[in-house]
Amino acid sequence: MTANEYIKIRFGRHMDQCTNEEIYVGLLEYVKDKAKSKEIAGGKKKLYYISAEFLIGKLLSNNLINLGIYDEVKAELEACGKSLAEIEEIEVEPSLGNGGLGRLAACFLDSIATLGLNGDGVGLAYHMGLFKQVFNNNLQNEEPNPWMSEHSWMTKTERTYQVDFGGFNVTSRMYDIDVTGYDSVTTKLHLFDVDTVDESIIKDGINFDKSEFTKNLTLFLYPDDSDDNGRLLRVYQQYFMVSNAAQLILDEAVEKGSNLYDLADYAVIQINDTHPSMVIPELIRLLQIRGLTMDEAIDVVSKCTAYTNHTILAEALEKWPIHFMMKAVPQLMPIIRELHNRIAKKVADPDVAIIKDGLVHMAHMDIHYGISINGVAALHTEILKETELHKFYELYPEKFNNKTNGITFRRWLLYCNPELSKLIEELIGPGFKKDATELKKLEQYMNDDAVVQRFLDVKNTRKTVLKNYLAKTQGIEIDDNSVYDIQIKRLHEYKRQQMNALYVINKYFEIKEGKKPARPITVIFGAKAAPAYVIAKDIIHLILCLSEIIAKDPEVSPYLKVVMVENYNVTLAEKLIPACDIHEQISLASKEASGTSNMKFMLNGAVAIGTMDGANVEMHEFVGDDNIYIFGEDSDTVIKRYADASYCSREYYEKDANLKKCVDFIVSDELLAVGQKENLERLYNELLNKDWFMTFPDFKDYCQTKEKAFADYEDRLTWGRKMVKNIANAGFFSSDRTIAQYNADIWHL
Ligand code: CRA
Repeated sequence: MTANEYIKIRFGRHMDQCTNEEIYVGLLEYVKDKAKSKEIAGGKKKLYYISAEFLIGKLLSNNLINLGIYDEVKAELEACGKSLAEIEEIEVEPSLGNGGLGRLAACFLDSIATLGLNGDGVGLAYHMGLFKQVFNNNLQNEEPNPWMSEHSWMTKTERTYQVDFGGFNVTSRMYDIDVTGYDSVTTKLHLFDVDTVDESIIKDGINFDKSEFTKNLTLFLYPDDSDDNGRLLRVYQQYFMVSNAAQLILDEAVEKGSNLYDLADYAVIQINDTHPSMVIPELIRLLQIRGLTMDEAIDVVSKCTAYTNHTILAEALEKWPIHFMMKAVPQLMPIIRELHNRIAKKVADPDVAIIKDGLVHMAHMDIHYGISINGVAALHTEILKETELHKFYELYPEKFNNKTNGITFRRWLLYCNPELSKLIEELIGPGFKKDATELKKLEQYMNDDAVVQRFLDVKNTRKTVLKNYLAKTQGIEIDDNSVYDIQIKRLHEYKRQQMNALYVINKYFEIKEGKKPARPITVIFGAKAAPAYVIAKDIIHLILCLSEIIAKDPEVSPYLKVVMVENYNVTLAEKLIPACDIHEQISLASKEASGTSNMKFMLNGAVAIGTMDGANVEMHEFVGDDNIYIFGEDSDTVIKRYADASYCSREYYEKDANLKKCVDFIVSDELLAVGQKENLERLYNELLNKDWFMTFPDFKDYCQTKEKAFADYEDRLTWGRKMVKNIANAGFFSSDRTIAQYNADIWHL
């Protein structure tokens, strides 16, 4: 049945008689039906990928592509005078994730289904997701981001569970979202929710009563944790997630014939970061209720779980106070104590203890009682082994392994850049769609100027698409003849948007002094700051203020434009990435575990300016010095600097007159005229007295390297060759490769 026939039956009218909303609903149901017909037959062993975040993005086009009916449906719509782009606008993007970790989980689900693996995602159905970012007076404000509606990709299931907390319990319900594989099977993302959640308790912005846990449990992803009730709410959310997951896992195993002693033959659980760590004691608890002894339960669970570490930042390695656990999940504490005691008996070193100084160290529990621990890029895994988790590595060298992150090429090439995929297909055939390493064949065209020119033409097309999109959706005007220099990622000091902002100031001065760039530069930022992360919000404020004064300055504005897109999300990324010339991957070496936007940009023919950090290191290995702009201190130097506490930002400031001038500009009259004194002074002082993520030592090298990149950009064909080299070598960064490795080394499905 065609989409048109389906819609005719559903609404009693032909597509061209339907509203866009009706067509959207019709297509949604049509796709769901098609997806259902491809549901995986299953198998004995199943992977449960538990994650607090799944940043899935809009699903309509993605599903049409994966089901192989994109062109057909697009043509049907066009025949009725409709466009798929218009219909897509009706879909609301669910913001069930925060950044790389959540988008990674979504890419992984796509690859699991595409590879036909028996694996589902398990997470929470946050009603408001992450907040919606709105700018007012050059400041970030937060608003709720509702996305659920009567017609959504979520399907209500009959599965409900009781989840017990200290003093009360709730009844959950499971909702499913189909995960379509590319020309393959359909698997599931299971999202749990509770009926008692009450959206009306949200007041001005995203504030709500944090103490009413039955009403607020699944309202927001990462509710503000700057006070005790907020932190406690996160414990409730995490337990709610894993208790549901554990009950589901045991039920499904039993349904398939498990006697529970052989659970590891039926289930393998990937713990995505520390948020789902409580699944270990919860499974042990449930197995005891089902008749196993503590010894037996621990033994069974120890064969089932694997942990992925995504960061070495201490703030993200969760440690929950015992008194929180006693309040929220008292039933788990005796088990966690038992797990702790067993380790303490074998290893006296308090650094590897599960309980220490009144805190439960979630990652430690994952490592002691899991089968695997992996980092997300080669450098990151080395740092875990040599530094952060060295003592664990000495205990369990065999558990450590690397799984360099990846991205799904369906969304990040086929869907978001049809012009580029068409060109690639014309040159090397369609094989790259199933086997990303075939992109390597593009290297044969690197010296064919006519072909290289076509890559440049595609880039220009996409730059105009972005220009039009930003004008239409955000009222932002940009020049598509300028160089697009883009930094999009969560706002965090370690990612060093502040260094890019200092570069903008540097450029502003240069232009004022008469040194005009060969071509106008458009510096584009996209980033949300966590609501309670004060300095991150100050950095956004600085960027928005810079944007305003530069736009108003007739001397500078013809040559430089600063844009901060509002409410950066997956949908915007899909427009920004194909259009980008130069992408910023400028984290302080050692701090960005992997990065994944770097891979998306590479695949779309942008050239990176980056530090030797995360997956940049592997990208550099593939493309060589000439095709990526590497600068800055390396991770060894940085790690040493932290170890000997020798860094003093003020010394750099005093020594380097140009740096001083740029930093001082943050609190200049020009900026104070459009910005808030409190915010700008706070940021200025932070940089001068702390600069914890060491922007000053890298600043000069950064500016010089950027100058080199802008100069090289003017030799268009040479630049085009760099683009082709990057695209040709992006194959390794397909999440199909990553998932095949997880399966071969850890899951064994
Ligand atoms: N912020 C890392 O910082 C990495 C992703 C996915 C992060 C990124 O470098 O690409 O995970 N870490 O592995 C994280 O969320 C809690 O830690 C990220 O998204």
